[in-house]
Amino acid sequence: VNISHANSRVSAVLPTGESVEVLLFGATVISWKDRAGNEKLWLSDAAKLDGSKAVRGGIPLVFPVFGTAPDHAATSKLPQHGFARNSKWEFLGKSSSESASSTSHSDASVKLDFGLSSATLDEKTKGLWPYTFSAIYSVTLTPEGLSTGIVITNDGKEPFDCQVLLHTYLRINDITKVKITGLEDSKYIDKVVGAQTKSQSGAVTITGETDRVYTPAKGPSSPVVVTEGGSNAFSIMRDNLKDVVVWNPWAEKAAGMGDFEPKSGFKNMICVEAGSVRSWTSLETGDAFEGAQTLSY
Ligand code: TA6
Repeated sequence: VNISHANSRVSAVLPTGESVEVLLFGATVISWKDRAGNEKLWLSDAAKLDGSKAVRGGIPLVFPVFGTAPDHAATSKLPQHGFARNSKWEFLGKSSSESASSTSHSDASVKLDFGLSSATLDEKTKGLWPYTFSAIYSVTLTPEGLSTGIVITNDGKEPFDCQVLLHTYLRINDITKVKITGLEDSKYIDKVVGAQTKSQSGAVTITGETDRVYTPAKGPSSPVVVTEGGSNAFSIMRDNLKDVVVWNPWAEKAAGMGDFEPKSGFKNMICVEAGSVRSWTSLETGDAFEGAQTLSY
């Protein structure tokens, strides 16, 4: 594990060659590579990595609100997708587990922990969302894949409502060859046609701007699989994250995002986002919410 870039990033490499890099800004995973060095996440060439705005790509963290919620008083003043992805997180440390068989004391896996709390939140944001909370975000790299999980605790006397989502940008080669399975028969909100509720039949294919919030019929631990050209590209396992957002901006929306480069990049990415966003999670004093995803290939 090393801390680099003037304390702004934490990266780890396994002896088998897999690697992960996390920006302390937003605790945003900005790179995840397999042992051959192939990048598995999509990161815009114009992504801001200096803390001036949320990272366009990787795995931005969405908390305490998904999108904007103008009719939810407590979060209506927050920026789109909340403040977690725009805040400076602290690196809390790493823990590594050696495989039972390893004699070279090599790390079979490494877990990096990051923290954000009302104690470290900037004053402006605290003014907009004055609840006492703490968040621990864990990024675990193994030869089989990458897990990211968040624990939100209400440390205050006031209950609060929140939504949580892992805004994962998966890298693929050709969006026209992608099919997403595991969402069959799920109800979904189609945000491209005015938030109409529909029901998914068969695999999901991406042929234009796509922005859908699925609640998989098979529950919060059913796998979602991204295939490309008929073979598995990614499997996304969820733990306690009951919803899955599928987003691709396509050409026109990509053209309209200043930090989305190259403009043709929509052909090389698909966002499959595990979250709990269709309703509000209410945390009483001392309550905690825990949600996690495991990405494998
Ligand atoms: O991922 C779904 C979504 O809510 C889309 O509606 C789109 O807005 C996307 O997030 C990106 O949002 P951002 O605030 O990062 O530009």
